[in-house]
Amino acid sequence: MKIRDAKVFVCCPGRNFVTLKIWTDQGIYGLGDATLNGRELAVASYLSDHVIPCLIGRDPSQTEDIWQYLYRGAYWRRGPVTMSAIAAVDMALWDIKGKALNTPVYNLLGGKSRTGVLVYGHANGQDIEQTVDEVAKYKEMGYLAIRAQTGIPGLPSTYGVAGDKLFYEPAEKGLPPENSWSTEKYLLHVPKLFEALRLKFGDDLHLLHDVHHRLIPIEAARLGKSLEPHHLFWLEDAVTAELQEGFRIIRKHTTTPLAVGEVFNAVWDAHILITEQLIDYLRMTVVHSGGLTHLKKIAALAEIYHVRTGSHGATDLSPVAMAAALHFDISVNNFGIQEYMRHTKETDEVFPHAYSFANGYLHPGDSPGLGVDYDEVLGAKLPYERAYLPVNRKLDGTMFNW
Ligand code: EZ4
Ligand code: CO
Repeated sequence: MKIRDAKVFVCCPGRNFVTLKIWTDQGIYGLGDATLNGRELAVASYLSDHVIPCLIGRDPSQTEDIWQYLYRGAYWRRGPVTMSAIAAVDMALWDIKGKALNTPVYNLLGGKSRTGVLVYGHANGQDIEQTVDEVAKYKEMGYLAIRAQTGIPGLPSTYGVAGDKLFYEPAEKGLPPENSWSTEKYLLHVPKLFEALRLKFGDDLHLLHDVHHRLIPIEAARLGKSLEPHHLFWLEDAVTAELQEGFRIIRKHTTTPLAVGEVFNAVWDAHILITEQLIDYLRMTVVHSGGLTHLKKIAALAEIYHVRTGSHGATDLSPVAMAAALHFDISVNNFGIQEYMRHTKETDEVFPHAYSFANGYLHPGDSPGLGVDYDEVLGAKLPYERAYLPVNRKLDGTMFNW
């Protein structure tokens, strides 16, 4: 079998998605997600201008060799653009492999290690009362794990609180919107949210929270300590993690489980966090971290150090990435949880898929390959629209982390 052709599709069914399609000379094709929120066209160009010409004529079953060719062969390594492009190729090749062997991709990764993939949904409100109501709605939909975010009194806007509750989408059309931030106000308010949630929903529900990189280690330590009575499933992205050693400080002070890594791209972004057991869940995803070929190695390393997976699964990961994530999640022993923000009906129409949600779990389905398709005709009617994630400033105007 040989790669005959490959093409990048950019579409915008309400938000932008970049999709790679690879065709073989045997009539089989595979799909890969290459979406990098707010920087979509850079990955599209990386693929079209620099990667696709090198793929034509290669044997698509050589997923390991092609991965190494694109990673080592580029000379310039790592980073979100490079690793998303490599991921898209890798996903498409695993999709082809599954279709050629007439089996779902999870069977090529070791088979099913569990009956379903535990997911968490996003509940967010302008205030604690509204967030409690939103959590109740997710509970009614069958979710067993829910991430809770709330507006902070005195801040006009904050991360995770949006207009559309079911289809929260952080990127906005036009130039980057600006949020504001106060660590002091935030640290005083968040424990009150989780106190209210435990009071209302008891101890069984898994509760999660995303700090979105807005604290420094000693502040994260204080937050982790103050949330201990409410036994979170995890505290996510408590600090930025370019400095992996920073997590030593948080770890020293709190037993609240820590998750990080949705912006990581390679094992070298997480090796200290893993080998020093500084985190409990790694949020790296198949699309931004070099595809299944790289992620399964990272999971194997993490397994040795008691670190479980907790893949990023926001709306900016297309259904192609979500499908690939589910095949990965169901197969590795040290799976933890999968984030699941629902795509809109418009997006699902462009990407018909075999995976489905029931009783708090996602199931990858039994279609050969990844079990997801791309409607080229519909996609062509929905051209790219410039959109950005917000930026974040402290109350005095200082540029801060989003
Ligand atoms: O900010 O997907 O846990 N989920 C998140 C997301 C991310 C966006 C970035 O593109 O933090 O909302
Ligand atoms: Co997050």
